Amino acid sequence: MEQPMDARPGGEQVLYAVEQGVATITLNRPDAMNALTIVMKAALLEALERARDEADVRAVLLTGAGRGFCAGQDLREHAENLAAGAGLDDTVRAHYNPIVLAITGMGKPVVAAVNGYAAGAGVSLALACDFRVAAENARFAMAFSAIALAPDSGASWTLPRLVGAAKARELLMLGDPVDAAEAARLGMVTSVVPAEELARSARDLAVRLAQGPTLAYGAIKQALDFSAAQPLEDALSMEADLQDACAKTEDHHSATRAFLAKQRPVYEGR
Ligand code: T3D
Repeated sequence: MEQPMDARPGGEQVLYAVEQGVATITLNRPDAMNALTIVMKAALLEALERARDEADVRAVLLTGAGRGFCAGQDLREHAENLAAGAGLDDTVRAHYNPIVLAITGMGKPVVAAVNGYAAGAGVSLALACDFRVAAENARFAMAFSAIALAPDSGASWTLPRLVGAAKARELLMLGDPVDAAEAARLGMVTSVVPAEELARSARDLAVRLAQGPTLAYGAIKQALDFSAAQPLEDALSMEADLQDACAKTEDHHSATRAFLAKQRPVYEGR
């Protein structure tokens, strides 16, 4: 059953539920297109850390309540902060960066079910996930430049890796929204499904991943992130370390036995 992250004021802005090994984290401010407040960002980080730490959670599904996925920073709160003379360095470092690192550093697969508009940091969050299943009506807007900001929450890192340098520059500088079909063509999303099928489709993927070799998935994520910024020699060395660790897992041993016995492997995530 979906539960508010905690009983404190604002705790209901993020919902958390675990079923079939999948922790579903729902951004829950539908009236504001799930725009991110400080309270909500703290609750989101807490939810991600909980999913990371709970042994029965083997995949994470991130989605939004209502007709939007996430409209990025709450601009009402942001305007108040600006009026109070606050800079953005602290909020980006204190709130956004830990969330992105919690997603990318999660040793378990993370799937975004993009149920509608994603804008600004909302797109960044989706791009930080391992998979993005988008509803046909989803739209992606790198909305930063429209309010005279630079990208944050990892968009300058993830977007060019997904769509290429030239397209990333175009999307970030012009900020024109991209619909789901175009996002799929560009490689920003894994798949596009009719809106009414999104929840089931994203869930099926998350459940499939939750039944997979969790530790190997974590190692794949680590290898890819490491190799993105390292020379081949270092990437080879990292691969050797990770492969050594994977070879010691129960899942590797049992899957190898299953192959030889012509049986389907069952992964326990150990
Ligand atoms: O402070 C920092 O840490 C800086 C970090 C910045 C990172 C960022 O994310 S910058 C980018 C911030 N986001 C945006 O600029 C997007 C703003 N929103 C929009 O452009 C549009 O709302 C959408 C394109 C997402 C959706 O448009 P539409 O026409 O479908 O819906 P709408 O009517 O604009 O929005 C519905 C409601 O959500 C509306 O509230 P109301 O008037 O009915 O009470 C609207 O104000 C609210 N809403 C949407 N986005 C935000 C928001 N409220 C606060 N902040 C938002 N970002």
